[in-house]
Amino acid sequence: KASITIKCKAAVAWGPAQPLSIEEVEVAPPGKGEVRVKILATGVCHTDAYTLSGKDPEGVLWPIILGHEGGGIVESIGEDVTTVQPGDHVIPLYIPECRTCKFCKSGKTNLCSIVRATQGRGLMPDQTTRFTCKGQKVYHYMGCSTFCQYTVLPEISISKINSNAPLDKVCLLGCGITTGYGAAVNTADVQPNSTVAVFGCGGVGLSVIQGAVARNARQIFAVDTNPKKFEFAKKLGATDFINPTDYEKPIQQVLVEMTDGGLDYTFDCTGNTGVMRAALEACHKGWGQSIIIGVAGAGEEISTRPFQLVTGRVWKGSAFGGVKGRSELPGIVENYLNKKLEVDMYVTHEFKIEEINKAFEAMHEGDW
Ligand code: NAD
Ligand code: AHE
Ligand code: ZN
Repeated sequence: KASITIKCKAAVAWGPAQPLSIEEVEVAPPGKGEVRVKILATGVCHTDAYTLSGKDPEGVLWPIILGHEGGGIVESIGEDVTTVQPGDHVIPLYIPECRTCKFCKSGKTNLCSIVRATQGRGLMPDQTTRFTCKGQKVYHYMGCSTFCQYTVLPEISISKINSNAPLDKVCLLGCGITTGYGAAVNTADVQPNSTVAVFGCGGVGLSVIQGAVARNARQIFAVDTNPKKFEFAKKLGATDFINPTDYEKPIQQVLVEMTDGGLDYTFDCTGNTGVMRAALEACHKGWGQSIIIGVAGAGEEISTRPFQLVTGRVWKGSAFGGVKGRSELPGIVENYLNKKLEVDMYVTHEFKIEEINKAFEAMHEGDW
C-alpha cells in the first residue's frame, strides 16, 4: 500500500491573492521516516489567509497546498517508521518534536528545529515534494498541507491521539485552540487570582480566555473591535468586555485606569503591531507580562518606549502555545474528551473541500 501513488482532491493555491482551485493531485508514497495521512477534516486559520495574501515574509513557492489545522488517519507508513501505524488517528504538527535536536533537548522550548529550514521552503526533509498536479511539482505548507485529502508528513510531525475523539472537532487543536490555551498556561503561566486582558477574540483569543479560566484568573477582559465576539467570550468565562472604538483615549490608558495600574497578563491575538504595543503598555509596572501570539506581515515591526521594559513589563511571544506536539497534544485531546476544554463551540461552519473559498470568506467576515 505504501508504494502506491494516490490520486485525490486538493485545494491548490496557484499564486498570491487568488482563490484556491480544486484539482486532482498525485500524492507520492511516504519515504523513509514519513507517514501518509488521510485528512478527514481541517480548519482554516488566519495564518493560511496571511500566507495566501502574499504578506508572509518567509515567502512561499507556488503552487502550494495550504492548511495546517487538520485531523486524519494514517493510511500508510514509510521505512523505519515505528511510532505510528495505519489506522492511527493523528493531528499533523507544524512544529514537530524530534526529541533529538538542540531545541528539543534544551527542555526550554517547543520550537523543534530539525526540519524547519526545509519546511519553510515547502519541502520534505529530503528537499523534494510529495505532491504533483498537472505534471507540476506542488509545494508543502508548514509541513502539513491539510487542504488535501491525503498528505505526507515526517513521522516527527504527527501526534497520535485517542481514536474516540471526533476529528472534525479536534482538528482545531492542531493550531488555534492549543495556541491560545497554551499561551496562557505555558508561556504566560497565568497565576490564580490574577488579571488578564485578551486583545482579539477570534479562535486564538477565545482560547486564551479558556486558559486563563483554567488558571483561576480573577478578572479577564475581552478586548475586540467587533462586539459580536463578546457573546462567545462571555460563555467561555471572560468577565469584562471592552470595545476600543467606544473610547477616545488610547485603549492601554483606559485599561490601566480601570485596573489600578494595569494588567498582570495581556495577550495580542490580532497580529496588529499597534495592538501589540497597546497590550504591552496595558501591563502593570514591575511585573506585567504581554504575550504576542498574532502574526504580522512582512516589514512590520513593534515599538514602545524602552522605559516600559525598564520599569518591569515583560514582552514575550508564543508559537503553538509552547506545546510539544507529540508529548502534550494527546493529553489536550483527553481534556476535550473529559469536558475540561471546550472545542465544539468553535465549529461555526462546515464546508466540503469544493467550498473551501467560502470557508475563507466566512473567516474574513468574522461573522459567527
Ligand atoms: P481572528 O481574525 O479570528 O481574530 C482576530 C480578532 O481580532 C477578531 O475578532 C478581530 O475583530 C479582532 N481585532 C482586529 N483588530 C483589532 C483591534 N484593533 N483591537 C482589538 N481587536 C481587534 O484570528 P485568529 O484565528 O484568532 O488568530 C489571531 C492571530 O494569531 C492571527 O494573526 C494568526 O495568524 C495568529 N496565530 C498565531 C499562532 C502562533 O502560534 N503564534 C497560531 C495561530 C494563529
Ligand atoms: N512565516 C512567518 C512565520 C509565521 C509564524 O510565526 N508562525 C507561527 C505559527 S502561526 C500558526 O497559525 C509559528 O509557529 N512560528 C514559529 C516558526 O518557526 O515559524 C514569518 O513571519 O516569517
Ligand atoms: Zn494556524
